[in-house]
Amino acid sequence: MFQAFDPREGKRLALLNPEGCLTECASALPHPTDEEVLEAYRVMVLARQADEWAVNLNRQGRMPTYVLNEGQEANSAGALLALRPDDWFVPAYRELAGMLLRGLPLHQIYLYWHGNELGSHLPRETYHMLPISVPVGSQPLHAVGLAYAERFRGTDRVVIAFMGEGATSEGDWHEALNLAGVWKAAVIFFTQNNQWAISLPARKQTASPTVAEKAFAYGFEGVQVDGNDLFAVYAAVRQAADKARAGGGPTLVEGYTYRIGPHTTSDDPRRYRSEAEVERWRALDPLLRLERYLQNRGLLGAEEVREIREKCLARAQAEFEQAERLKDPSLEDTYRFMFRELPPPLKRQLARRRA
Ligand SMILES: Cc1ncc(C[n+]2csc(CCOP(=O)(O)OP(=O)(O)O)c2C)c(N)n1
Repeated sequence: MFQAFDPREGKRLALLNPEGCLTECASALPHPTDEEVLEAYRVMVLARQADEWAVNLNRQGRMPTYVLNEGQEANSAGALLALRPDDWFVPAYRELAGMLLRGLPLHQIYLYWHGNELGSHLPRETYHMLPISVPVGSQPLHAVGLAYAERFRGTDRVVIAFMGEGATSEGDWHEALNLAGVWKAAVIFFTQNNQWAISLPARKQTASPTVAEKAFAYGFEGVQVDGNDLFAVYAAVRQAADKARAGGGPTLVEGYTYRIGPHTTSDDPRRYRSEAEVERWRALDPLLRLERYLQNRGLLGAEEVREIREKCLARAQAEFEQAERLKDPSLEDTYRFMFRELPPPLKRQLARRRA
């Protein structure tokens, strides 16, 4: 499949159009079941409502800086749907839909953004997921290490690592791709190219026409997909995972998408991009597109759409209250999670702060 969508020939995999209709070639590619699509839809609605509620809380002073996902939900939802629950999920910070699909409770994710370290406490055998990574581009290397460790243990688990297109300018990203190519590591590098790294447009990030084609220089395949299309993301990630499990090594998947909202609640995108551009992308909303598909297929009614939205908003509100009820982290918590044994300078610092 990847040969048919070579990004160096300007090709992009797209299966679901903005009117919610699948192209003919969709049936020849791996695709989710109706139940799975409905599950992904519900999770994407929850992610959207959770975002809206978090912004509301931020404006009330109850939530510190929060990262939004609006417009990008199909990337992580489609990808996680295509993987096994025991495949490793290495997120950046804009993969809320994928985290919810993995079964992570929303209150735990809210806890993270609320500044509580316990938000990063993810029992390994339950979630097979690393914590959210805000340091840009650091996590792809961890993903390659994880894949190497799983091979050493003799499992057929694959690893998916997410990052933005801005992260592809970091040295660590190139080291990770190089190492994965040499080791034929079972890693899927998923770049959500949302066109902007805060105020820096993608065209100033790289002179390469696509991110996907960079994979070929490291000796493996890359594919660009319509990241607002759950079916295209699913097909690409599923094929990449099957290939990796069979020993075929890594794949770079570029989800071509757009960040509809601000970078975070602390950003004002009106200062660097036009409203017309945002409106163009709003018309390509991945959630609306999926809703139209489900309605065209008779799998979802207008009344149900309203009900799902209301339930998701109520759930976001309840989950935040659950997170807010937890006590603030203690002074000790600040030092507890990084080292098994604190290095002497940190020990001294903790003693000083206790005093
Ligand atoms: C190593 C590092 N440098 C700088 C930052 C500040 N920073 C936070 S997000 C961001 C832009 C990242 O853009 P991109 O990778 O495209 O992801 P997006 O936020 O668009 O999803 C920057 C520079 C950081 N968090 N980590």
